Amino acid sequence: TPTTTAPALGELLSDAPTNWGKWGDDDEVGALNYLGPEQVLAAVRLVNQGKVFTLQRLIGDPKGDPVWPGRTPAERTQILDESDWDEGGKGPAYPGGLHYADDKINAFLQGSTQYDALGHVWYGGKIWNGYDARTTVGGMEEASVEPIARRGVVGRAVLLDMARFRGKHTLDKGETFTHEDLMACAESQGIRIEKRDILLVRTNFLQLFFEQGEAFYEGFNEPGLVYSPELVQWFQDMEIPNLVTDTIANEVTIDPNNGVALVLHNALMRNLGIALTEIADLEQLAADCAEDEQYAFLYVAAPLKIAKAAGSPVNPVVIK
Ligand code: UVW
Repeated sequence: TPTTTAPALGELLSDAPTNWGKWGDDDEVGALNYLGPEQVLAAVRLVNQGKVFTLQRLIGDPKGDPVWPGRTPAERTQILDESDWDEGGKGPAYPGGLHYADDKINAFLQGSTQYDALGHVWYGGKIWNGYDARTTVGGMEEASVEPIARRGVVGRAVLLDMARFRGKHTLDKGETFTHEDLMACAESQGIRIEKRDILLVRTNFLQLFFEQGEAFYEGFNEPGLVYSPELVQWFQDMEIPNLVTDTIANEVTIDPNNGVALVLHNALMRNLGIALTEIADLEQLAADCAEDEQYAFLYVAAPLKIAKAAGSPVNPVVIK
């Protein structure tokens, strides 16, 4: 809910750093440029056990599908199945007796596990790299998800298990943490966050959605990272290419210090070009990391190539 006392994003972030122009006036993938062949090869060298984890939540999960308020979960519709070849059915008659199942989905591209396009959010009439926000009208002419999908995302990732670090089953509504907490969490796990690491941050907050159903959305305020100039500078200095979390929107929804919604979407994604990946399922991976204590690994993700899209579903893969 907008508050009248909250400052405008432009005012709050007036001195915040940007990477606009750093990778050229036509750049659409931002901080993913930090992931070059050197980072890919270093990440591949972390593979030593042959374990594979997929991080996408199930589309059509009978237990429910958490989405940002106002969006609706994906709906899958059966178009053809065996019943279509019953007497008088609509199944096409191919020579040889071919039958097949067809289906389709109607889905928010910002639902399920997804990559945001860098131009997905903005303020002040400008999206990532300074493109005019009018280029979003009717479909994203600039900074859509398509260039991210074309290049793919491969690098070293670290799991930062904030729920475990804080000794909690899930973090609480509106609970915040900082980059210093991320570093302390890493240290407690016996690792260091390195430059150009992809950060996977676990809160287990969506467990409350599965426990509470629709009541989960009352007073919606997810836990997560909270804005400070120091935090933004840390992400900039560490050249973080991609922030992946298990919440719907990757940061505390309403910043308790200023009442502004989704400040980091703007400070990190719009301004620094850091890719955001949301609603990841980190549970199996986190359980495994707690057991084998390997918290750094190869991460591979490719959102779908959808022209002009503001986001895309993705099934990221982690390999240890
Ligand atoms: C919004 O931008 C509102 O949400 P998300 O980034 O989670 O899609």
